[in-house]
Amino acid sequence: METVVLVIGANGQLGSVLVKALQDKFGINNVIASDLRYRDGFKGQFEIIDATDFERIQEVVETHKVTQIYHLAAILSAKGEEHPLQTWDINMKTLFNVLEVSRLNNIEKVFFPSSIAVFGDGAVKYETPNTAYLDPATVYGISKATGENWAQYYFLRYGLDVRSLRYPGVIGYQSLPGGGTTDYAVDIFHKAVLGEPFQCFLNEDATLPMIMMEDAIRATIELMDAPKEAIKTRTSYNLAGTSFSPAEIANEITKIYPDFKIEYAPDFRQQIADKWPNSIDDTAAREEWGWQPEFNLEAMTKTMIKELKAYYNLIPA
Ligand code: AKB
Repeated sequence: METVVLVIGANGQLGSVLVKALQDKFGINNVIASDLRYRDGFKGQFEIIDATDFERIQEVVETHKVTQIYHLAAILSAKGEEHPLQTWDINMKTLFNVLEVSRLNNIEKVFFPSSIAVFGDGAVKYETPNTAYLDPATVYGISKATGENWAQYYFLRYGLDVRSLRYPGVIGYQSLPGGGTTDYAVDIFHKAVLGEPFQCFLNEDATLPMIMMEDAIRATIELMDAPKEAIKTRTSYNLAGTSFSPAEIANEITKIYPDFKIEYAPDFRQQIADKWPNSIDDTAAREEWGWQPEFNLEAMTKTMIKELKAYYNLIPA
């Protein structure tokens, strides 16, 4: 059977880049990108889907004979705190719809992204293990921790092959994040390249786990490609790239832009960051399906600046 992939939330920070990678892998006609709105300039197959609408997902799955679903739509940590109950409703309803459509249509594989937001004060902050106690402090984190258990339930009860990663903050030049606590670490590069000062909404020492977009995409595809028997963790895998604080990233940027200026004006997002790990132990991902990150902070900084300079069409520094 030919693989046909449906990506829900295809206009998002990760989705927009993942769709291209999946098009390269499966062919442009075998990837159905979907989101609430059409994306101008998008190349490939696109369907408007509101993932709270079960019938609409079912219709697209039937029409395109979909065999895999990547469900990336969610309201993230910072944005989610504005309307907690609405965030819960959207994050859970969309997941239940995807799981049910997948079960009813014998979907071969489902990808459900989780997050470091599942951790709270009950987990050690340094090298947080995969099996740490989960007591998330944001509604986004609660929805992801709950979603992980539902993913496992569908695997155990119905044999649905749901696979999941706990993403750290994703850093990429290709797209912009929105509504997250780790978003500062993308914005800072845009300001640096444009020669503007940066006001950071986290404290200088707020160390958080992060991953370069290239690593995040590769991890997703490697996880989905792994043989079914290799996937022993059916809640979600810890995924580490690198970890750094705003002060450390600013320091790395000043090696390229010595005049770069940062000031700190922590807001409510600092309280979210305080509950999250400083670093992640991803031994299970490494041992079970061979995960290896490639980007450290230095490589990330060099790549971000080089690519954003090209994007803004600036001459080399
Ligand atoms: C957020 O900051 O909410 C996300 C995440 C870590 O899941 N980037």
